[in-house]
This record gives sequence, structure tokens and C-alpha cells, in this order.
Amino acid sequence: MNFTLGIIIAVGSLVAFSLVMISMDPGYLATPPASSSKIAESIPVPEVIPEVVPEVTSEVVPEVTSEMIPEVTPEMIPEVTSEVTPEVASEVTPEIIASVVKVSIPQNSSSPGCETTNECYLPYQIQINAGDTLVWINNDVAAHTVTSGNPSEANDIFNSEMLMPNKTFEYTFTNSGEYDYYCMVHPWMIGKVSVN
Ligand SMILES: [Cu+2]
Repeated sequence: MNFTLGIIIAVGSLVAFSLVMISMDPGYLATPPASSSKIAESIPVPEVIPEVVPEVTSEVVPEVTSEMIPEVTPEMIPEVTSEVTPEVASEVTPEIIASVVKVSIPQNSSSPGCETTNECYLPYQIQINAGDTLVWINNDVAAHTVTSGNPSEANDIFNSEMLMPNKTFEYTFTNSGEYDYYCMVHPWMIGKVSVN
């Protein structure tokens, strides 16, 4: 019973308070609220002007990057070095090597008889090339000569003079031709050189 009575008192108090507040504000119910349409007309609406701003984007301007510029590297530049120049060496010229040919004056050539078998000089006749050198060696116990020409007509092209045992005489033939020679001590000793 007390609970119900409390609620009635509370509700009654709120109603009484509301009535008092309404009575204190007489324009609360007398003045009707302004319509929303009139409020909208009275307030000036600002024009919304669309901005015409030209867009300048980064996409319009082509970017010039370093990747678009062809690089010129040192490898693309042909090298012109002095090594390319072919060398013409004088060493390429083949040399004609002269030969050295030996002729022996055999033993017992100081005695007549070797001419019968053409063995007073060994070999008795020899063929060489121009520029070659002949070397005579005296293998006999006696002295001999190697003299150009023949016993009846010396020509003084070459002459060993007296060639002692175990001694040598050499002469280089620069011109081609036929060369006869003999020993002034033993006229039966004759030889011949053919130079090509
Ligand atoms: Cu002789």
C-alpha cells in the first residue's frame, strides 16, 4: 500500500511541477513555432561555384629520366691502338746460309801417281754455290800449295802459298764459274771447283 501511494505522489508532483512551469512561460503554447519552409527562405544560400582549376598532374608531363638517355660507354667506342699496325720486320727476310765445304790433301800426294785416279785432292772435283767457302786441309807429311789456274798458266785468283802439314787454307767463291787449281810444288796435283 505504501509503494503505490509513493508512485501516485511522485507522478502527482511531476504533473504539478509541469503545470507550474507552463504557467510561468505564457508563449510556450500561444506562439506557434515557425514553419521550416519560411526559415529556409529567409536564410541566403551561398552559391556553390565549382572550382575550375586545371589539374596538372604528374602524368601529363613526361618525365625524362636517366633511363631514357642512351648511355655511351667506353666499350662502344672503337679503340685505335698502335698495336693494330702490322710490323714489317727485317727478320722475315730469309737469309741464304752459305756452306763451308772441305777438301783434303791426302797422304802420298807428294809422290807422282795420285793423278792417275784423280786423288791428289779429295775430292778432285767439287761443286758448290756462289758464296760458299772451300777449306783445304793438308793431311800429308809434305808441304803443298792450293794455287788457282794450271801449271802452265797461273791466274792469281787465289793462292795458299806453302801449306804446311795439318794446316788449312780457305777461299770464298763469290762468283759462279769454273775454277782450276794445282800445287806449285807437285805439278801433277790438279783439282777443279764448279761454282753455281
Ligand atoms: Cu804438293
